[in-house]
Amino acid sequence: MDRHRVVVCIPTYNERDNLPDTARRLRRANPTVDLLVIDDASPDGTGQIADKLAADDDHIHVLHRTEKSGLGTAYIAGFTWALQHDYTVIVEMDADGSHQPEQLPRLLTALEHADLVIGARWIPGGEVRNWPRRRLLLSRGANLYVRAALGMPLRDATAGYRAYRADVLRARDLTRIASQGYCFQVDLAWQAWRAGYRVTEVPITFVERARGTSKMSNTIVAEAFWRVGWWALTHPRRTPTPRTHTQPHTTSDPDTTHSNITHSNVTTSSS
Ligand SMILES: Nc1nc2c(ncn2[C@@H]2O[C@H](COP(=O)(O)OP(=O)(O)OP(=O)(O)O)[C@@H](O)[C@H]2O)c(=O)[nH]1
Ligand SMILES: [Mg+2]
Repeated sequence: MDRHRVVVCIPTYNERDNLPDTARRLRRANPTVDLLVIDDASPDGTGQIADKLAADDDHIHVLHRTEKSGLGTAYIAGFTWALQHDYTVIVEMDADGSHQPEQLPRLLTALEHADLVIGARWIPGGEVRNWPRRRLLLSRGANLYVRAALGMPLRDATAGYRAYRADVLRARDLTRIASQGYCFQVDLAWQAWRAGYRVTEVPITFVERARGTSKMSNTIVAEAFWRVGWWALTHPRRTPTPRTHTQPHTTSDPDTTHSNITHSNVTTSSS
């Protein structure tokens, strides 16, 4: 990925205790990548902390929005900025330490043979640390539901640690994406898969946040449930559009019948 310009988009809402550490770890583990913080006027002053980080490091940028408007629109604002600034690889990462910056190189390596790489918890080598049983069940259940409803053989379609080739995002009209929360992640993966882009899952170790509060809510879960159900009803076609790729896949999963999804066998030992 050396010839690529990579930007990591981190949406923040009240992450003052997490952002500095995540930014420091990201820049140390990936010195050539840029960071874009998208802050929604966090009452705890995260936006000002982001400005200070940006003032001290040319690789860090900040987008300020005037009010809390949800994860989906924060990412769309970040993607739009990244496309306008000619980045060729665009990464999603949470601020709360759940997505380890030290594991980004494995996503970027897999992107050499893919168009979208998802850091997955629910594939061999993937792991979740410190989640209560309720959250484990919710995540596993949501992924089962998505697979069954959409017929898309991804194991972790709700995961929010991912790297896109810019072309995948440029090909979509970002202004028309209405999904928020987990549903936003499913939406983007599903549309990329349907369009025939190569999607690869690599194992990551997801670590529950140690500081700050989760923004997950029943509304977000309910939105994912009804939107995915609606897509299943209104889009009966369950196979991707054939697309010509310049590079072949390096790995394939015998469980999957759809050739544009692969599961990489990277181990988690480098975390
Ligand atoms: N800009 C912006 N960022 C948000 C918003 N909601 C959540 N975020 C950020 O999005 C990331 C993910 O949010 P979390 O609260 O960790 O939600 P989650 O990871 O889905 O849920 P947990 O697994 O409970 O942590 C974090 O960096 C949040 O600060 C929002 O409305 N606007
Ligand atoms: Mg989180």
